[in-house]
Amino acid sequence: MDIDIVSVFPEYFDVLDLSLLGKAKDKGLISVCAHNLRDWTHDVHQSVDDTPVGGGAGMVMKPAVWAECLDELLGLPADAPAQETALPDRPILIFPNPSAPLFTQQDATELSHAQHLVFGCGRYEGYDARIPAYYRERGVDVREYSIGDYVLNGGEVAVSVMLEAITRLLPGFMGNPDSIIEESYTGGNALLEHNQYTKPASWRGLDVPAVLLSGDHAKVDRFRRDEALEKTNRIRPDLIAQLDCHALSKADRKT
Ligand code: 6GU
Repeated sequence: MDIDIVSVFPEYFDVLDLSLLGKAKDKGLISVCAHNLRDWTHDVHQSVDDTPVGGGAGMVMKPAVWAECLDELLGLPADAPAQETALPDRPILIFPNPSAPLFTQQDATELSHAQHLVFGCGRYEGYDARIPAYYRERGVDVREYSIGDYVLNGGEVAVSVMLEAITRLLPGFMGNPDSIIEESYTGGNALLEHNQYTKPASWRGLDVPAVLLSGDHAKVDRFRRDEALEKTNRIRPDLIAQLDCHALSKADRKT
Protein backbone atom coordinates (compact mmCIF):
# COMPACT_ATOMS: atom_id res chain seq x y z
CA MET A 1 0.00 0.00 0.00
CA ASP A 2 1.34 3.44 -0.94
CA ILE A 3 0.43 6.25 1.45
CA ASP A 4 0.93 9.96 0.74
CA ILE A 5 0.20 12.52 3.44
CA VAL A 6 0.01 16.25 2.75
CA SER A 7 0.38 18.65 5.66
CA VAL A 8 1.96 21.98 6.61
CA PHE A 9 3.59 20.02 9.45
CA PRO A 10 4.99 16.93 7.68
CA GLU A 11 7.53 16.44 10.52
CA TYR A 12 4.56 15.43 12.62
CA PHE A 13 4.62 12.09 10.82
CA ASP A 14 8.28 11.34 11.63
CA VAL A 15 7.01 9.43 14.68
CA LEU A 16 5.36 6.86 12.41
CA ASP A 17 8.80 5.25 12.11
CA LEU A 18 8.86 4.63 15.87
CA SER A 19 5.52 2.88 16.14
CA LEU A 20 4.21 -0.44 14.85
CA LEU A 21 3.75 1.41 11.57
CA GLY A 22 7.53 1.52 11.32
CA LYS A 23 7.50 -2.27 11.41
CA ALA A 24 5.04 -2.37 8.51
CA LYS A 25 7.37 -0.06 6.60
CA ASP A 26 10.35 -2.29 7.36
CA LYS A 27 8.42 -5.37 6.23
CA GLY A 28 7.63 -3.59 2.94
CA LEU A 29 3.86 -3.76 3.56
CA ILE A 30 3.50 0.01 3.25
CA SER A 31 5.42 2.91 1.82
CA VAL A 32 4.65 6.25 3.50
CA CYS A 33 5.61 9.69 2.23
CA ALA A 34 4.74 12.89 4.13
CA HIS A 35 4.80 16.02 1.92
CA ASN A 36 4.86 19.70 2.85
CA LEU A 37 1.95 21.52 1.19
CA ARG A 38 4.08 24.68 1.09
CA ASP A 39 6.36 23.00 -1.49
CA TRP A 40 3.58 23.63 -4.03
CA THR A 41 3.31 27.38 -3.37
CA HIS A 42 4.93 29.98 -5.66
CA ASP A 43 4.93 33.12 -3.49
CA VAL A 44 7.73 34.18 -1.12
CA HIS A 45 5.47 33.80 1.92
CA GLN A 46 4.46 30.27 0.84
CA SER A 47 0.89 31.09 1.85
CA VAL A 48 -1.67 28.31 1.87
CA ASP A 49 -4.70 30.07 3.37
CA ASP A 50 -6.90 33.13 2.99
CA THR A 51 -9.86 34.79 4.73
CA PRO A 52 -13.29 33.11 4.48
CA VAL A 53 -15.60 34.39 1.73
CA GLY A 54 -18.77 35.65 3.43
CA GLY A 55 -16.83 36.66 6.51
CA GLY A 56 -16.11 34.92 9.77
CA ALA A 57 -13.17 34.10 12.00
CA GLY A 58 -9.98 32.31 11.02
CA MET A 59 -8.46 31.29 7.72
CA VAL A 60 -9.43 28.79 5.04
CA MET A 61 -6.99 26.73 2.98
CA LYS A 62 -6.88 27.88 -0.66
CA PRO A 63 -7.91 25.48 -3.42
CA ALA A 64 -5.17 26.33 -5.97
CA VAL A 65 -2.20 25.21 -3.84
CA TRP A 66 -3.95 21.99 -2.84
CA ALA A 67 -4.84 21.24 -6.47
CA GLU A 68 -1.26 21.58 -7.71
CA CYS A 69 -0.15 19.20 -4.99
CA LEU A 70 -2.98 16.68 -5.34
CA ASP A 71 -2.88 16.61 -9.17
CA GLU A 72 0.73 15.53 -8.89
CA LEU A 73 0.21 12.93 -6.15
CA LEU A 74 -2.89 11.47 -7.81
CA GLY A 75 -1.35 11.49 -11.30
CA LEU A 76 -4.14 13.69 -12.66
CA PRO A 77 -3.35 16.18 -15.44
CA ALA A 78 -3.72 19.85 -14.42
CA ASP A 79 -7.15 21.19 -15.42
CA ALA A 80 -8.44 17.70 -16.28
CA PRO A 81 -12.00 17.82 -17.67
CA ALA A 82 -14.86 17.14 -15.25
CA GLN A 83 -15.24 13.49 -16.15
CA GLU A 84 -13.72 10.29 -14.93
CA THR A 85 -9.99 10.09 -15.62
CA ALA A 86 -8.59 6.55 -15.78
CA LEU A 87 -6.17 6.61 -12.86
CA PRO A 88 -3.78 3.63 -12.74
CA ASP A 89 -4.01 2.61 -9.08
CA ARG A 90 -7.50 3.90 -8.10
CA PRO A 91 -6.24 6.21 -5.36
CA ILE A 92 -8.52 7.15 -2.49
CA LEU A 93 -8.31 10.75 -1.31
CA ILE A 94 -9.11 11.27 2.38
CA PHE A 95 -9.68 14.57 4.18
CA PRO A 96 -9.99 14.63 7.97
CA ASN A 97 -12.84 16.97 8.80
CA PRO A 98 -14.62 17.43 12.17
CA SER A 99 -17.86 18.14 10.26
CA ALA A 100 -17.84 14.83 8.37
CA PRO A 101 -19.28 11.34 9.08
CA LEU A 102 -17.51 9.34 11.81
CA PHE A 103 -14.61 7.09 10.80
CA THR A 104 -15.50 3.53 11.81
CA GLN A 105 -13.89 0.09 11.92
CA GLN A 106 -15.82 -0.71 8.75
CA ASP A 107 -14.12 2.22 6.97
CA ALA A 108 -10.74 1.04 8.24
CA THR A 109 -11.39 -2.47 6.88
CA GLU A 110 -12.50 -1.15 3.49
CA LEU A 111 -9.52 1.21 3.20
CA SER A 112 -7.08 -1.55 4.19
CA HIS A 113 -7.77 -3.12 0.76
CA ALA A 114 -6.76 0.03 -1.19
CA GLN A 115 -3.54 0.23 -3.18
CA HIS A 116 -2.96 3.98 -2.79
CA LEU A 117 -4.23 6.36 -0.09
CA VAL A 118 -3.69 10.12 -0.17
CA PHE A 119 -4.46 12.07 3.03
CA GLY A 120 -4.89 15.86 2.96
CA CYS A 121 -4.53 17.46 6.40
CA GLY A 122 -6.42 20.71 6.79
CA ARG A 123 -5.39 23.35 9.32
CA TYR A 124 -6.94 26.62 10.46
CA GLU A 125 -10.72 26.76 10.01
CA GLY A 126 -10.64 24.12 7.30
CA TYR A 127 -10.22 23.87 3.53
CA ASP A 128 -12.18 25.27 0.59
CA ALA A 129 -15.10 22.90 -0.09
CA ARG A 130 -14.32 22.98 -3.82
CA ILE A 131 -11.18 20.87 -3.27
CA PRO A 132 -13.00 17.58 -2.53
CA ALA A 133 -15.74 18.55 -5.01
CA TYR A 134 -13.21 19.02 -7.84
CA TYR A 135 -11.65 15.57 -7.39
CA ARG A 136 -15.03 13.86 -6.94
CA GLU A 137 -16.11 15.32 -10.29
CA ARG A 138 -13.04 13.70 -11.86
CA GLY A 139 -13.86 10.23 -10.59
CA VAL A 140 -11.51 10.17 -7.61
CA ASP A 141 -12.89 8.28 -4.59
CA VAL A 142 -12.93 11.17 -2.09
CA ARG A 143 -13.73 10.53 1.60
CA GLU A 144 -14.12 12.98 4.46
CA TYR A 145 -14.08 11.64 8.03
CA SER A 146 -14.24 12.90 11.60
CA ILE A 147 -12.64 10.76 14.32
CA GLY A 148 -14.97 11.86 17.12
CA ASP A 149 -17.15 14.57 18.60
CA TYR A 150 -14.45 16.96 19.73
CA VAL A 151 -12.32 19.59 18.00
CA LEU A 152 -8.62 19.23 17.14
CA ASN A 153 -6.40 22.00 15.75
CA GLY A 154 -5.76 20.16 12.51
CA GLY A 155 -6.06 16.88 10.69
CA GLU A 156 -2.64 15.47 11.59
CA VAL A 157 -3.71 13.58 14.71
CA ALA A 158 -6.84 12.33 12.97
CA VAL A 159 -4.77 10.99 10.05
CA SER A 160 -2.43 9.22 12.48
CA VAL A 161 -5.44 7.58 14.12
CA MET A 162 -6.93 6.47 10.79
CA LEU A 163 -3.57 5.21 9.53
CA GLU A 164 -3.03 3.06 12.59
CA ALA A 165 -6.54 1.61 12.35
CA ILE A 166 -6.06 0.85 8.63
CA THR A 167 -2.50 -0.49 8.51
CA ARG A 168 -2.87 -2.93 11.43
CA LEU A 169 -5.46 -4.74 9.29
CA LEU A 170 -3.01 -5.37 6.43
CA PRO A 171 -2.30 -9.07 5.96
CA GLY A 172 1.03 -9.88 7.62
CA PHE A 173 0.97 -6.85 9.91
CA MET A 174 -0.27 -8.45 13.14
CA GLY A 175 1.68 -11.27 14.76
CA ASN A 176 -1.56 -13.03 15.72
CA PRO A 177 -4.42 -12.34 13.25
CA ASP A 178 -6.94 -13.99 15.64
CA SER A 179 -6.67 -11.01 17.95
CA ILE A 180 -8.15 -8.87 15.17
CA ILE A 181 -11.15 -11.16 14.72
CA GLU A 182 -12.07 -11.12 18.42
CA GLU A 183 -11.74 -7.45 19.19
CA SER A 184 -14.49 -4.86 19.55
CA TYR A 185 -16.20 -3.41 16.49
CA THR A 186 -15.28 -6.30 14.15
CA GLY A 187 -16.96 -9.16 12.37
CA GLY A 188 -20.42 -7.58 12.10
CA ASN A 189 -20.63 -8.19 15.83
CA ALA A 190 -19.91 -4.63 16.96
CA LEU A 191 -20.09 -5.30 20.68
CA LEU A 192 -17.52 -3.99 23.13
CA GLU A 193 -15.03 -6.67 24.08
CA HIS A 194 -15.43 -8.74 27.27
CA ASN A 195 -12.97 -8.11 30.14
CA GLN A 196 -9.57 -9.79 30.03
CA TYR A 197 -7.61 -11.34 32.90
CA THR A 198 -4.21 -12.98 33.22
CA LYS A 199 -2.50 -14.86 36.05
CA PRO A 200 -2.46 -14.90 39.07
CA ALA A 201 -6.06 -16.06 39.68
CA SER A 202 -6.11 -14.08 42.92
CA TRP A 203 -4.35 -10.71 43.24
CA ARG A 204 -4.59 -8.21 46.14
CA GLY A 205 -7.89 -9.74 47.20
CA LEU A 206 -9.42 -9.58 43.72
CA ASP A 207 -10.28 -12.90 42.03
CA VAL A 208 -10.57 -13.78 38.35
CA PRO A 209 -14.18 -14.93 37.66
CA ALA A 210 -14.25 -18.64 38.60
CA VAL A 211 -15.86 -19.77 35.34
CA LEU A 212 -12.72 -18.72 33.42
CA LEU A 213 -10.74 -21.31 35.42
CA SER A 214 -13.30 -24.09 34.87
CA GLY A 215 -11.91 -25.36 31.58
CA ASP A 216 -15.49 -25.57 30.23
CA HIS A 217 -15.15 -23.74 26.90
CA ALA A 218 -18.89 -23.47 26.28
CA LYS A 219 -19.40 -21.87 29.69
CA VAL A 220 -16.44 -19.53 29.15
CA ASP A 221 -17.84 -18.45 25.76
CA ARG A 222 -21.29 -17.83 27.27
CA PHE A 223 -19.80 -15.86 30.19
CA ARG A 224 -17.75 -13.66 27.86
CA ARG A 225 -20.63 -13.07 25.49
CA ASP A 226 -22.90 -12.05 28.40
CA GLU A 227 -20.23 -9.73 29.72
CA ALA A 228 -19.82 -8.13 26.28
CA LEU A 229 -23.59 -7.68 25.95
CA GLU A 230 -23.99 -6.24 29.46
CA LYS A 231 -21.02 -3.90 29.01
CA THR A 232 -22.18 -2.68 25.60
CA ASN A 233 -25.72 -2.14 26.83
CA ARG A 234 -24.43 -0.07 29.74
CA ILE A 235 -21.65 1.95 28.05
CA ARG A 236 -22.73 2.12 24.38
CA PRO A 237 -26.46 1.39 24.01
CA ASP A 238 -26.23 3.01 20.56
CA LEU A 239 -24.19 -0.01 19.39
CA ILE A 240 -26.90 -2.45 20.53
CA ALA A 241 -29.49 -0.39 18.65
CA GLN A 242 -27.38 -0.69 15.47
CA LEU A 243 -27.02 -4.50 15.55
CA ASP A 244 -28.70 -6.27 12.69
CA CYS A 245 -31.59 -8.58 13.55
CA HIS A 246 -29.48 -11.76 13.24
CA ALA A 247 -26.71 -10.56 15.56
CA LEU A 248 -28.46 -11.61 18.78
CA SER A 249 -29.34 -15.25 19.58
CA LYS A 250 -32.15 -16.36 21.89
CA ALA A 251 -29.60 -16.83 24.69
CA ASP A 252 -28.23 -13.34 24.03
CA ARG A 253 -31.69 -11.83 24.34
CA LYS A 254 -32.07 -13.30 27.86
CA THR A 255 -29.02 -11.23 28.89
CL1 6GU B 1 -10.88 14.70 11.34
N1 6GU B 1 -10.20 17.06 12.32
C1 6GU B 1 -10.19 18.00 13.28
N2 6GU B 1 -9.56 19.14 13.07
N3 6GU B 1 -10.83 17.85 14.43
C2 6GU B 1 -11.46 16.70 14.62
C3 6GU B 1 -11.50 15.67 13.67
C4 6GU B 1 -10.85 15.89 12.51
N4 6GU B 1 -12.23 14.65 14.16
C5 6GU B 1 -12.61 15.03 15.36
N5 6GU B 1 -12.17 16.26 15.64
